[in-house]
Amino acid sequence: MNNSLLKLIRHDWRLNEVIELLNRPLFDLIFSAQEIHRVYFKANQVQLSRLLNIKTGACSEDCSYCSQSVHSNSAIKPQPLMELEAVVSEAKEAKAKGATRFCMGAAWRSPKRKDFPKILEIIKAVKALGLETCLTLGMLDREQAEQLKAAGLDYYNHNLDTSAAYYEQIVSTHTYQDRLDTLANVRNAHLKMCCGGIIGMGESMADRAALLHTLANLPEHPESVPINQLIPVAGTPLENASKPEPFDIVRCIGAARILMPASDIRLSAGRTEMNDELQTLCFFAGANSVFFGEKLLTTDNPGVEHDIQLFKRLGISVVG
Ligand code: SAM
Ligand code: DTB
Ligand code: SF4
Repeated sequence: MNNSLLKLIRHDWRLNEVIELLNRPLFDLIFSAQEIHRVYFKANQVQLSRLLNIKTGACSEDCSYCSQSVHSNSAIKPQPLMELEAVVSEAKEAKAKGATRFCMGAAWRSPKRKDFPKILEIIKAVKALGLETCLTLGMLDREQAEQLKAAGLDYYNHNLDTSAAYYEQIVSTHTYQDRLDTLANVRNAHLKMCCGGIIGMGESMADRAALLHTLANLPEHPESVPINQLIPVAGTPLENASKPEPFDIVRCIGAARILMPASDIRLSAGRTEMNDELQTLCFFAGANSVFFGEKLLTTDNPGVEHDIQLFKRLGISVVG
């Protein structure tokens, strides 16, 4: 990116500016977001990431939205860390279908010492396939982040999920500061950062503004910002959460595009609950990445054929 564009990237957003963006007439917000999008990215392109849950359930944490928490009554059957060969075979298939990044998730508070060497082997093997690698394993210390970087990891996903104030109502087993500390360790190791949040947990517009404000004022913007719509999973404390106003997700995406102009904004979980027209508005507001493939971690995602047809109908091409 040329220097003058870099200079336009701000890290000093004021909260009232973020609130103003979220409250703009929708067309004004989308118009500005689309203008900015075209300065930093080629128009009409989408990047595809594939998710794989490499360790399922029995997580010690009590995140109210999560099917994999030991505190939830969801129907998830715990599974230990997958074998290297099985992960590689899934990664090969993801590449064959057009994904450029392979994102592996583990239901951990933080990675266990005994599992870490296997994680490093998995990263090396997936990277050797010519895929970008992304991991989400919970909290990392400095040394773990450095070891992952040395093994060839490209991205680390660790979401802030909501505002600092509302986070306490969603999780009690770790703090917002714990999340920020891991993000600092990720940056210290020169890993790329994937960090975003969830819409639809009963948070207010002010909480969404505060989350976007925190993300946009990090010392460096996350290279990737996933915006998830809550998938209300049966047996979790948020199973009966009401669905957010559909245009609110468009607003959050548009605001994220304006605040973090050079970052990929990923329309993440919740697409099965959105029709094609709503997803289209999200792309129009600046989303340029999705999770691709029938499954997210434990829940469903739109079918691959359906997504391919949607991109075709919109004249969107796939990056990579
Ligand atoms: N244990 C790790 C952690 O908490 O960072 C990694 C896995 S965790 C499942 C990754 C992210 O998935 C969460 O931070 C949250 O943003 C998203 N997520 C989990 N369950 C979700 C749900 N039911 N609906 C929407 N997003 C969800
Ligand atoms: C992110 O922001 N969303 C992904 C990924 N990062 C790890 C996870 C979505 C999970 C949706 C619920 C599930 O499948 O369990
Ligand atoms: Fe789920 Fe991650 Fe929270 Fe564990 S730490 S309950 S896997 S979101």
